[in-house]
Amino acid sequence: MVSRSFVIAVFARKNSHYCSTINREEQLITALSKELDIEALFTIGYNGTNVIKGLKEKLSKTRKSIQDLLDDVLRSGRDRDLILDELTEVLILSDIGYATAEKIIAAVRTDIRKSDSVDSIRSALQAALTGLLLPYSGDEIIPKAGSVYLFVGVNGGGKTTSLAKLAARFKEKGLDSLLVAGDTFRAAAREQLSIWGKRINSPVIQGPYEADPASVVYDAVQSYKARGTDLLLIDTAGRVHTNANLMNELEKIRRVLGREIEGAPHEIFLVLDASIGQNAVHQAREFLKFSGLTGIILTKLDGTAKGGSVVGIVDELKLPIRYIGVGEGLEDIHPFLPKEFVDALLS
Ligand SMILES: Nc1nc2c(ncn2[C@@H]2O[C@H](COP(=O)(O)OP(=O)(O)O)[C@@H](O)[C@H]2O)c(=O)[nH]1
Ligand SMILES: [Mg+2]
Repeated sequence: MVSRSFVIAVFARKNSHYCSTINREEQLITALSKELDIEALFTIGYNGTNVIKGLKEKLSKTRKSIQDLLDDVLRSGRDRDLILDELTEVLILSDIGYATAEKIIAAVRTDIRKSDSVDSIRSALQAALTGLLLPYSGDEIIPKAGSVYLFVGVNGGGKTTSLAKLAARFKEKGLDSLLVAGDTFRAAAREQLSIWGKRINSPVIQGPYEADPASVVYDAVQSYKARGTDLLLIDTAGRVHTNANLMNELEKIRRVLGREIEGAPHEIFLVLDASIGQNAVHQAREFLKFSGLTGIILTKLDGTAKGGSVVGIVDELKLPIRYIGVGEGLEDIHPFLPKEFVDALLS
């Protein structure tokens, strides 16, 4: 039985496929009427409660640190304005970032009255956070055959792991991937992708050690075309992100792809490590110089108390968070759903 109150709608159109979270049937109908060239629509019953429960566990460090601070502040019985000042600090301590924290508290301030209870302050905070995240929430990507995805970001951020997790996720949806080891500078990096490839039963293309990544990508594209694999997922090196060389290298990879396959790369994911908090925002700014990023994959939200950085990252970069990484296992990647995320942190 499909839940009437919470369904995921999967739209299959001629040229793109995407999946949306729809809370109400009216929204579903509105969304449908906008999609004139829909070929198919199917809904999947979705147990929102279980998703939030799982996320709560994965996000427990951030959750606990925000909740503890919030409880202290809200129980203090102080004047409302003082409480709001302290809430700003709570948000900053959660790595949300100063400017974003101020913006959120300004929204909370207009939403509550002097007499309002602690619970309504908490709900106003929840609403303000969700409101800020919603416009940049990335719908789950349901790739179509022929898509090429490029993964960029600094070393250690989780590019290779996220690429493997997504290849496994796409395989479950019936699409095979060819993986490309574009990080030719670290022997271990090439080795790591081969191991993942074996585990998920996906072929891996790798060039010689220290080969020009763009030439490895060129060869990989020829192999991809010859084999007719559904998707091409390309890992890249992420030495020093401030290094102009790296950006030139990525630019060259992109040119090769665009020349060889129409519209490629179809997605460029910036992979960021949430556990470094505000530093992830600084790193991301460097990568914005490499134009064409289509979304963020935010990793390591499981092991950190700095999960608040999600909010600052979205607010600063105005890029959708497509997926979040919540562990080292293949299944530890989830589409980013703002409401569930905020509920998991605050409810
Ligand atoms: N806890 C946790 N660890 C992760 C996550 N994503 C990646 N890692 C780990 O972070 C380390 C670096 O990841 P890797 O994919 O090699 O990063 P890359 O250098 O950007 O390719 C590895 O030990 C991964 O297992 C995540 O979501 N949660
Ligand atoms: Mg790597």
